Amino acid sequence: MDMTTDTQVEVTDGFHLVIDALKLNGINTIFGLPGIPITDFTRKAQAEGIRVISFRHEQNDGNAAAIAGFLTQRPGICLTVSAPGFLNGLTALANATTNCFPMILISGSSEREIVDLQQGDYEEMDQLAIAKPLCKAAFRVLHAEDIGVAVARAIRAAVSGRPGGVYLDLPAKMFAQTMDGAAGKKSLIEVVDPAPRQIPSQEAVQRALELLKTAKRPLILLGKGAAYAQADANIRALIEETGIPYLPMSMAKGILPDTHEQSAAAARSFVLPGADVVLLIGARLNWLRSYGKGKTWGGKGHKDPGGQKFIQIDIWPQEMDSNVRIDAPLVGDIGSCVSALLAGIGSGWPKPPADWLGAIAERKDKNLAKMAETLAKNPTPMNFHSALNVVRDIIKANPDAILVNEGANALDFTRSIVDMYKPRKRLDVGTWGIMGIGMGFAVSAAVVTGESVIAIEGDSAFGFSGMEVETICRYNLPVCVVVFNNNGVYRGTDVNPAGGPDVAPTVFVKDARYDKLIEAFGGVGMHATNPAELRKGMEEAIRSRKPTLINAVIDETAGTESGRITSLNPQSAKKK
Ligand code: ADP
Ligand code: TPW
Repeated sequence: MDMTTDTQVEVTDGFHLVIDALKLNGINTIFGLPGIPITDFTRKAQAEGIRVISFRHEQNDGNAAAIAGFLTQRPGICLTVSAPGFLNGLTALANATTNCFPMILISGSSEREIVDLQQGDYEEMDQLAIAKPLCKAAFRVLHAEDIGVAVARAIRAAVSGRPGGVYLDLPAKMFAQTMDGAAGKKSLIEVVDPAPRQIPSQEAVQRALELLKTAKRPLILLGKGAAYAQADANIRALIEETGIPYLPMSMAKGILPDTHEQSAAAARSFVLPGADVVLLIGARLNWLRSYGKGKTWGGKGHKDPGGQKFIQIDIWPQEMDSNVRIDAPLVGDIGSCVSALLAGIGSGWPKPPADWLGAIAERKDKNLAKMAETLAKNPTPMNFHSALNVVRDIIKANPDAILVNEGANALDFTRSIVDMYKPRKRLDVGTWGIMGIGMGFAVSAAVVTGESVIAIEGDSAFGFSGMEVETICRYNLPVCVVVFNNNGVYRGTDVNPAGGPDVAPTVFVKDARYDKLIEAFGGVGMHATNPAELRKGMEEAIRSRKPTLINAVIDETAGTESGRITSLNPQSAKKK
């Protein structure tokens, strides 16, 4: 009997067990960057039918994983080497946790006994300890037979309850550990019901309905949790059957089309202080909503409440009362909570008072007319408005395209000008306002959905992940990057106050040609100096599905410092 053949067939190892555990749980894509000790893992994963998308910097594959999680409700996987690769991925892990996106950062690590004695191993670092405060959960596997449990726990931690980032530490030695193939297979776990529904209590539903019934000026606020939850039809039914006006947060745009008559987005500064009862669906009252108090909400001073009563739907009980009193907390998953509200509302729910709806419509019409006037102008050079007027038309004609967006002015103007028509089509800088998500999100969105992706990027923002245009070309992805080039961070007009040869800290090389970057990798580069050229370039990119970068020249004096959040930027009172 030939013993060697028999044992070879029977044996598995750490590499294969990790791959098998991921596949068993429906994970078919990894975003990563190879090197010691995971190079062979990337090869084996590809050989076993997992799509391995390889990047140029780990922060970008981390962002790709995070947004894959947001789009699919399955944890996106980011794979890195030890210490420096791990640290490069960590920003994305922390950002995912902050934004409630499910992802798993899997990093190779060095030898435990050497790391723990700090004896100076190759890329030595106590990665588990460093990751812990930045994610929902962190696990390390020392033995191949524990891989099944570790992957199962990582998946559950990422997607159950409030989604977030999870760290999985895989020491080099573990990958090569072998074990009996049958026992290995048995050790794997196919996770049953990884994100269990969380049904709200009847009392909580009743309390919410009773409060909503008292409202004279009700408002619904949709956040990205509502987009993540994929309860689109029920959310729309709740809004339409109650007739309540709603405001979408940035990444909640498109759950209902932005052109919906109940959208109060164009009357935001009127409805926030005006509302008496606000229903929050998957939206936190953090800085992006002025903490639910202060002048934005009609309060006298910056910490005074505006007097609204709040109903909040969230899966995380501790979110309640984090800034203001939540009068009717509705804890549970959005799908279950919204359908419970719908059931309670029944058919005869009275529409909000006509004076409230009329006042909103009046504001909206006025603001939309003002906006239309601004958009119709055609200044030379282009400004944000005339360029975004084009983007607005392109998205309207291609509502399935995914819009990735970062920058300051490039972000704020795009958010308010470009209407979205479908859920989960707008991906941006999220809760932190982080720069650098652009190309990672774009690659991921194209890979995960197969749809065309349009990335509207400030020139500074683009620089954080710009090298990934090579990745876009390498995988031949239908991504059209539009760099709004105004020669610098925010604007290109600052002058060195000391008068030396260095330019000001916010200023870049003038008249740079970002389009040349993508040409280096075989992509299509275009230079647009007016809306007609921009339109032609974008239409061609969508039609051809070829990797494209359009350098859109924007007036360097347009825009403001920090975009819409200038007030958060401390300024020295001293003149010199
Ligand atoms: P935005 O920035 O768009 O306002 P946030 O990120 O502040 O949104 O809020 C998202 C909220 O949604 C988080 O508090 C999170 O706990 C919650 N959330 C995420 N997924 C679900 C879900 N499936 N069910 C209920 N709440 C959810
Ligand atoms: C990781 C600070 C916020 S916005 C921005 C920076 C550097 C760039 C703005 O210039 P851009 O856009 O992109 O050219 P525009 O349209 O205004 O000209 N580092 C990180 N995150 C943030 N948010 C910053 C720095 C910042």
